[in-house]
Amino acid sequence: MKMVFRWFGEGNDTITLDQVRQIPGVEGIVWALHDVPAGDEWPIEKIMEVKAAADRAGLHLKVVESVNIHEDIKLGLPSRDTYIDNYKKTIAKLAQVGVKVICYNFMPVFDWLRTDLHKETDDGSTALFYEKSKIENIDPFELVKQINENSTLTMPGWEPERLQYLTGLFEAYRGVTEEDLWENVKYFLDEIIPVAAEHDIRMAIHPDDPPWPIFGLPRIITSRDNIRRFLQLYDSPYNGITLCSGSLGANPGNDIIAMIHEFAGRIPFAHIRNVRVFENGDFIETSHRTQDGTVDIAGIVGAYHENNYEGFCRPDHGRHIWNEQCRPGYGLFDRALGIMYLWGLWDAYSRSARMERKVNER
Ligand code: DNO
Repeated sequence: MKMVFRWFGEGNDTITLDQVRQIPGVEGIVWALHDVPAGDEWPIEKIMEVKAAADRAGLHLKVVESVNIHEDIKLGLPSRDTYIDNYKKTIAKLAQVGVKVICYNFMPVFDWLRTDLHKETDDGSTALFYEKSKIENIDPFELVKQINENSTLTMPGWEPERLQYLTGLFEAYRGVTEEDLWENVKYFLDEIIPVAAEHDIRMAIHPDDPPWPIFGLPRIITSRDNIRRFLQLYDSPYNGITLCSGSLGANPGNDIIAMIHEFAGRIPFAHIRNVRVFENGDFIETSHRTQDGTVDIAGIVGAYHENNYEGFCRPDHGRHIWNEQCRPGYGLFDRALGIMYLWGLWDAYSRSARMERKVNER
């Protein structure tokens, strides 16, 4: 297991690389050019700037999250070929600085979605929260109208300056089904995976978060069966997944440990975090500790260990603790605590495996 830490870039993150390198066992950053619009080719000068910063801190930059997919690719529009060409050029440039894994997602319109970014918890910390009833049965066009009429109504991702853009996209996705999305992702893989393989970069799709359709938009990377189907669309080690325990764990029906055993060779990147799912389907992000949520983090790390996992791993969202002011979910403190928990589990599993071998040798 190779530990990495997500960093949003100089001037774009409250955390410095000097802080990152002091977290035990962290060897590299998970990065992206967050100011380059989806679909554009990444400029080499900007890539080199990140490389210089990482080099100065003695951290590698082998994992990129994300090179985002232009909506026209997800929609299967004729203009997708231009954006796919740009994607290929970006892959070639990333290979030049030693990138080995590219994380991306295929979620229409929204990336991860929550209804509250600072939900207060019993111990006074705050965390990302999803209130199911707030999202279910919402007609997105009606929501736009309500936000326009009542400026105090807000929802993360629905900021007033994005409303026009969102309305256009919802129009474009009218009638787009899950099967359409499967076809469009296959088209993308057929074009991209050979190029990734040529550059020895493993593509790792991120599951949908939450793992079910929202606002009537289709979502497909949601379950074990669907991940299996996805991996079969293009059967190559270069077509893999980012196994995110928190995203998949929002549906208690997802058996993440079984997925690790089944897909181990196709998981170049693991996101490990916990959530607590409530009976009504709401969920809140918790500390990484197993007992604090409903995802069996100890079992998950055990499953990676059993499979001799050698891929990259990062803690995922943390709570906001000790009054830290940070990007929602991406503070230093709780993620660093998460890392120490993951290492603690990993080292304990390693030691007990060694002891077991010794006993067997006797
Ligand atoms: C949330 C993340 C996601 C992820 C993208 C991958 O914090 O796990 O935003 O980076 O979905 O493309």
